[in-house]
Parts: sequence; C-alpha cells; structure tokens
Amino acid sequence: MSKFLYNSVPCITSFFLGILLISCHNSEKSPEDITPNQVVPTQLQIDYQKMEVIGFVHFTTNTFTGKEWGYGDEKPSIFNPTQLDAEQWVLTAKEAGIKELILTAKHHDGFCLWPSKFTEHSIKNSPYKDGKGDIVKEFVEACKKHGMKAGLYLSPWDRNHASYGKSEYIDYYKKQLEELLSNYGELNEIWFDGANGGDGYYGGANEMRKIDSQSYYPWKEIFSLAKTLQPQIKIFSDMGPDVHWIGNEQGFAGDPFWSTISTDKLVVGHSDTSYLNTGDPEGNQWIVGQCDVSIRPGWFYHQEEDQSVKSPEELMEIYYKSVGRNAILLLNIPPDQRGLFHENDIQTLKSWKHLLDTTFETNLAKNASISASNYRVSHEKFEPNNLIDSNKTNYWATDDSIQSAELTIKLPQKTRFDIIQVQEPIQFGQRIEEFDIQIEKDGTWQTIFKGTTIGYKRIAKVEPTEASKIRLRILKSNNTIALSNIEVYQSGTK
Ligand code: FUL
Repeated sequence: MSKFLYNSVPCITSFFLGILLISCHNSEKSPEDITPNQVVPTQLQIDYQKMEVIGFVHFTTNTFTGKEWGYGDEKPSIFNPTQLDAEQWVLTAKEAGIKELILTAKHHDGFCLWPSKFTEHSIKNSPYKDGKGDIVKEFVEACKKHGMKAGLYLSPWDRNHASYGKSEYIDYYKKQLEELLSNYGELNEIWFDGANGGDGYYGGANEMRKIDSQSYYPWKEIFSLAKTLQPQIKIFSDMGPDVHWIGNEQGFAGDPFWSTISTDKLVVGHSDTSYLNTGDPEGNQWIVGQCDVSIRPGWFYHQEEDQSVKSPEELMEIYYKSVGRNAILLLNIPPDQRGLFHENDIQTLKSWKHLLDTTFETNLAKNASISASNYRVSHEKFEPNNLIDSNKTNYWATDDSIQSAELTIKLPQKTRFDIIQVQEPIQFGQRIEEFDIQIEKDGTWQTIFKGTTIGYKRIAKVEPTEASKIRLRILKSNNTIALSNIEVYQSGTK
C-alpha cells in the first residue's frame, strides 16, 4: 500500500461512516405525535384567543341622557359629540395592549351610529357633522390605520323600531347586519347580545313586548349570513358559534373553565349562566369564552361615575380571572359626551398596562433547568425543555400510557415569585383537568396551588414565595398529557 493510500484509509472510512450516519438519520421516522381530542379549535379561534385582551366602546344617545338602556324615544337631536376622535379611542386602547375594539353600532335604543338606509333613527338626523357623519366608518378606519382589529355590536333588541317583536323586524335586522358587514371592510367580530324584550317606545306604541328567545330570531340563518358576507368574522353570542358569553358581567371565567361546550344546551338570551361560566368537559363544540366587563360601573359614560373608574389593581384581578383562566377579556371603555375617552379612564389604563408590563417582563424560569417524569418516546420533539425555551409552538408530551406526570423546574438560585403561568397546545384540544404546584422547602415538597383546567393560558397566582425548585404535577387529563409553556414571574408595581 502506498503511503498516500495508507494515510487516506481513516479519511475514507470516516467519509463512508458519515454518509451512513446521515442516511440513517434521514430515514429515522419522526415519532408519532399525540392524538388530537375530538373537539379542537379552528385556526381562526386560536388566533382570536391569542389576542387575550380586547375592548368595548359603548356609545349612543345614552351618553347624552344618562341612561343605560335607552327607551327608544330619544330624539336624534340630542346626539352631539363635539370632539369625537375615533383615533383617540384606538390609540389609547393600543397603548393599553388591547388588540381589538368592538363598537356598539346600535344598542337597545335602536339609534344607529351609521346612516342606515333602513331607519330615520340614526346619526343622519343628529347634529353630529350636520347629519353627514358616520361613526362606524370613522371607527373602522381608525382601527385599520393603527393596526387594531375592529368589531361591531348590533343589538337584536330594538326599543325604537315599530315592528320589533314581529317578523318584519327580523328582515330589518338582517338588512342592517348586511349593511354593516358589506360596507365597512373586514371586521373581526360581530357581537349578538342576549338582552332582549321588555317595554319600549316601539314606534310610538309605548308598550311591553316579549319575544320567545327559542324561536324569534333565526340565529342559524343570521350566523350563516354573517359568515357568507365575511368568512373570517368571529361570531359572539350566548351560543357562539365562535365566541360565547362567560355568564356574568364582572369579567370572571369559572374555575374550571373549558373551551368546550354543548351548543344544544345554549339559547341566545336564555342560557344557564353557570354552564356558560365553566364550559363543559364533555362539550361537543369549541367556543372561546369571553369575559365582558366595564371599566366603570355602567356600560355608558355618566359623569357621576368619573370617580368610580376601576383601579389598575382591580383590572389586574379581572385579568387574572379572565385571561388567566383560559378566556378573553373584553374591557369596556365608554366615550364621554365630547366623544373622547375620559382622562380618568386613560389614567387607569396606563397604570394597568404598566402593572402588566412590569409583572410579565422577566420570566424567572428562563435560565432554569427542567426535567420530567416522562417524555414521549424519549424523543427531543417532546422534551420538557420545550416548556421553558423561547419557542411557544413546541411542546412537552408524555407517552400515551401515562396517567399523571410531574415536571421539576430548578431555578438558577433561590427566587421570589408569585405567579406560575402554564399553557396547553390547544390545537390538540383541551386536556388537563387537575394539577398542582409545589415548592421544595427544607427537603420536602409543599403544595402552593391546586388547579383544575389550564387551556390556552392558566395564571396561578400564589402568595409571594421563595424557592429554587418548583414542581408541577399533572394529576388528571382526558388524553395524553401535553403542555406548551411554563413561565414564572414576580408581580410588578404601578
Ligand atoms: C348587556 C346589555 O344589556 C348592556 O347594556 C351591555 O351592552 C352589555 C355588554 O350587554 O346585555
């Protein structure tokens, strides 16, 4: 053998070995993924849920009469916001971290904030811009300009309309819906309120009118009209189909809270509020829960409530019990008679955002190490490190045979914290039914939190505590255990 050949043997061997390794690696089958649950969200719902905090803008004649529910006989001439600035609403909301705004295009008083072709009871007969104004248009354009998603509320109950309660009103309602969904570009959400029926003006009849919530509105037809006009729109009502009411107006989701629910048990305006509040682990439909609440006692602006704007701490509490319980927070900020968000509301929003930012600024688990009692086929695709890396889309999952599992997080040093935030990869459905969180103290594990559901996001708020080892135990799950994220925080200050 020549010297050259002799020296080349190791090189040639490692070359072929390399080829062999590469081809082995390429032919390695990607491990079997977890099986999705029967009920999973649509991509539109996943994207919607990621917005977390959205806003409501309640504005109509009530802003000028001091009422919460206009009777329907209010004169359009009283509606006169002299400094209305939809961009002020949008920019204020944007700064507060709000990702979508929903405007009451028509509330129960029947007054339309757009010049509807189908009624005289609208902005076109008001002094606002000499009857030439269109607040829906201004609102949608301001949203578009500043990257805010826009939604509209169109009250099914109309205390102004003469034919309310009769079949003609349904035609009117559908025409208004068509008008709104055809002429203002892309909308992200349409809000169908459940409040319905009672006394009202009704074109001068001034009487009590009750409707049968089971049969009066052809909801299926109305929903499909909305989806035909705007396929990407998310429909909110007591029965979804995309987003449902949480069953109270305090902004609190239940504990547990399941994004699954059975629509056959739901009727718009007549659903069991505790069922809406918890969802249903056996539910046959995925519907995102939405927690609506006003920053003030009322939904509309009333000067006498200027000193009763919720504090940043109250908003924080609401955030933990809505977003932190796997739901969306819909926070109402009502413009005043000028047509502007009031200074007090803006102040609260600013301080609240500061609180949120300082709280969720530093993830204390970022440089931790993490181990799991099991991870699926011991493959890196499912390794527990996926929970603490910066990639929110990968996840940790166990083998199918596993019924309960634990994760141990070792922080780099003894650390003070009061929040543990956990997320599930909801594209596979909602699985976790019971979990707890422990810390190691003097060599023994002590439970600091007992939880039920997790879903898109669960924020476990605990007493401020110091520890270097945290253990999360998944005690019950309806399918193979999987989580996508764990973060640890210490609440910030205003
Ligand atoms: C309720 C309505 O009656 C209130 O006025 C408000 O619009 C709230 C968001 O929904 O059903």
